[in-house]
Amino acid sequence: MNKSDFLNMLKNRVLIMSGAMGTELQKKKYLEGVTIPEELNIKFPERVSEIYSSYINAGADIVLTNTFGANSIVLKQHGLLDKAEDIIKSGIDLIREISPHTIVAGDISSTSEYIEPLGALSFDEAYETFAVQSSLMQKYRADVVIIETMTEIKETKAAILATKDNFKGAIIVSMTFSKEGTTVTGTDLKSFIAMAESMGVDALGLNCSVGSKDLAALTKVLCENTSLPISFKPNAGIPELINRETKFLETKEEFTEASLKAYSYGANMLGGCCGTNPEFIKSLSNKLKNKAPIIRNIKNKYFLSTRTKAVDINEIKRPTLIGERINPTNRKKFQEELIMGNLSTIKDEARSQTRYGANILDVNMGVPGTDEIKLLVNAVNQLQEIVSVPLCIDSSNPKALEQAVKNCTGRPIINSVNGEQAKLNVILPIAKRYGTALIALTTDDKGIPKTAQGRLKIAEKILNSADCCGLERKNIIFDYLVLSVSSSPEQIQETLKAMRESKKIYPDCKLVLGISNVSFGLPSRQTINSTFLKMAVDAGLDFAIANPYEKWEIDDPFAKNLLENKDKGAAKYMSVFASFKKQTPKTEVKKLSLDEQLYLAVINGNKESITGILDQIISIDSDPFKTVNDNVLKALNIVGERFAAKEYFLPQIIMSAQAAQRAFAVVKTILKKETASSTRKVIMATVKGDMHDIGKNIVGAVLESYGFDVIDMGINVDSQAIIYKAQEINPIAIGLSALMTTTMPEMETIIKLKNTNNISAKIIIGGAAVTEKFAKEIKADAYAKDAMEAAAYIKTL
Ligand code: THG
Repeated sequence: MNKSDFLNMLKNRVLIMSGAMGTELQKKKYLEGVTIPEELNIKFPERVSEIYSSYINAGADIVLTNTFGANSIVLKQHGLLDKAEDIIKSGIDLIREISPHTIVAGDISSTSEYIEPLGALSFDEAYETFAVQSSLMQKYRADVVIIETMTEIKETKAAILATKDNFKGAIIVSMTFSKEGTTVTGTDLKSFIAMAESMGVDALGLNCSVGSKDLAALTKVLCENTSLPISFKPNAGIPELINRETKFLETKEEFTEASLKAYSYGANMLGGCCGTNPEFIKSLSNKLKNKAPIIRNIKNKYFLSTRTKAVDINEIKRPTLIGERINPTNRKKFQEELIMGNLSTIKDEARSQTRYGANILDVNMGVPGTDEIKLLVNAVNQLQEIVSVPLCIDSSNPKALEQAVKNCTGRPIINSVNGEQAKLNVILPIAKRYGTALIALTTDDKGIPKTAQGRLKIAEKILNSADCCGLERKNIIFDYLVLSVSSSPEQIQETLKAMRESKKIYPDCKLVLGISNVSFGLPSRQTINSTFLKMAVDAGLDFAIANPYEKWEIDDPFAKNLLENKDKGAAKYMSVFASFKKQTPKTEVKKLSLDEQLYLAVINGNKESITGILDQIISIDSDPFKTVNDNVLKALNIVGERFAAKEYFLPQIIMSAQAAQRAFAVVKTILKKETASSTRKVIMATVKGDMHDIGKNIVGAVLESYGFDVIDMGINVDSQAIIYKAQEINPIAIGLSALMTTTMPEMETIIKLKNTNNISAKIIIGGAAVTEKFAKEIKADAYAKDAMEAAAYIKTL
């Protein structure tokens, strides 16, 4: 079935989707004889067919293939790398054999690894993994692809991009959120919409994680913020381990009631996730199959976003302020730092500009003699983990722009393209592919036209090319360019004239200016900047690239005269302002003590500045280890409090932990302190049968940041091996992780072995399905729900 047939069908009637695969296979004990459910497709296909049939008989119009984890990263962990093609082919064919008219949805989910800077996987590796999986979906003719159960926005972006490049049918993207509507890495529903919709997916959805009632409430937010079709696939409640058995306690009546709610909000593809079964789907189908979808009327949204937040530009005050300070031009010290790869100034500028009211941050990393691509990507990666405002990526190098935009977790602005054909040819496709907004400078190879007419002509050319490239006009932000009033006083009015005209003839396009350019070379720049901003807003300005630290309420008559070209040679202006002293922008200039610097570096996750601070501490401090210990631990406490208060999310924890780790690593190597390593060892392991290590790795990193010696035994670790290791090194604690209810019983085995072997280490357990109650049942010494809790417990030992 081609894409437009599918999308038309969705306009006319609700489609019923299949229910759970994994939990059904488990219930029927069909996972015996295979290492992962996907292996059944080639080893025991009749088992998979049985489940598929049961859902088709229950009324499913769309059946999801049993290929959830059939990506090269997961398959490789289980020694099935060479089976990807057979698994996917069979996963699709088995549905076709049962029912040629059922819509086959090729199922793609997570690699179970984080992309950098949170994890070790590169964006390109993730892309490649999904490219293989989605091209097989294309080759064996799945009708649509559903990317589902995604919990990380950057990985979701890689999956969307790869699938769009390799699969021709419709693409549904479904993420998993907590009841509060956030992911562990802090993404909210609107940020998900902003990223996925702008990248051109065909439908959005929610699945798994919470029960059906909570998922319906989240679906309402989705329905109110996008006009795309919506899928709804809840669990039958949150899984509980009762008498060592996984139970989903929600009834099919509760599930159906919540599904009807979701339908009433606008969901038009409905099915079930973990814990549901054909009875649930039948009940759903009886109520909703073939019903007409609810029509939604979503007014024009204009989202820009980062990982954690989306801003609807149409809803905030004009002009939207784009902070200009992350720009090393004319700033020698800043340039030297960047050459050394030190990003601490840009992080400080990011935080303080945001505090001063910047709605968006311009990021320009143009320093001669550096690798701009690497620097810009690094800056974007780091910045978006510490501030929630969207980015405006400023470069004249198309390669740097593309790499930076690719690594954005949200929807940024590209700054910029211009009227040169060669530039248009490379940059318009980048904006289209990554779904960004785009600043277009009205200049070309012949330079900036002197008149409004000349600049409007270039704007027209740019728009024609954008139309050809399929880039919507609302995504174009024209910059009619402002130069310094000291060198080109006659052109200020041309710029404003062009803007007014542009608003008339291209009402969909927005307007931006680099306001501070206007005052280059003159005293009291903020007087001119602010006065000019007023004029520009009157001419229709939507976005101002400007300095958030300046005063923006000045409307000065001398500046006005100058800007209106009535003050030849700026004579009058100079007579008033010549003696004006340059004010240094207030980037929190207070001199900080070394203790405070270290403390703040950890709180702010400024890993790069640690070595410099510690060099100074070590040179003057008689007990640097104590200084590090005191300040780092104090900082980590604050980080923990912010995490508990949901001000910080996992990315900030990881960044702070990395900074703290570096501090301990530096003092330890320089001072060759052995004390720390003899008494405070902790073993970490993911239990046998379980391959998930995101959680365990984060706990390990946080423990290291507290100065513990962490011995990480990896994933799928044999119980006896853990005991041998404990006997050898005598740790204070053993941390055990399991994601799945099926591998949790292994924890009890280890505790029993530990007791018979008289090992004194405390056992602390954690993982998605592990609970306090389970920990008590198996007599673990402690349970931790996250890395901060684990560290808090181990510190008490
Ligand atoms: N249009 C678009 N993008 C732009 C510009 C534009 N990006 C860059 C620039 N122009 C806007 N950004 C700045 C940033 C800094 C300054 C001016 C414009 C500035 N800096 C001080 C200087 O150069 O003297 C240095 C400040 C300091 O020393 O701290 O003035 O027009 N689309």
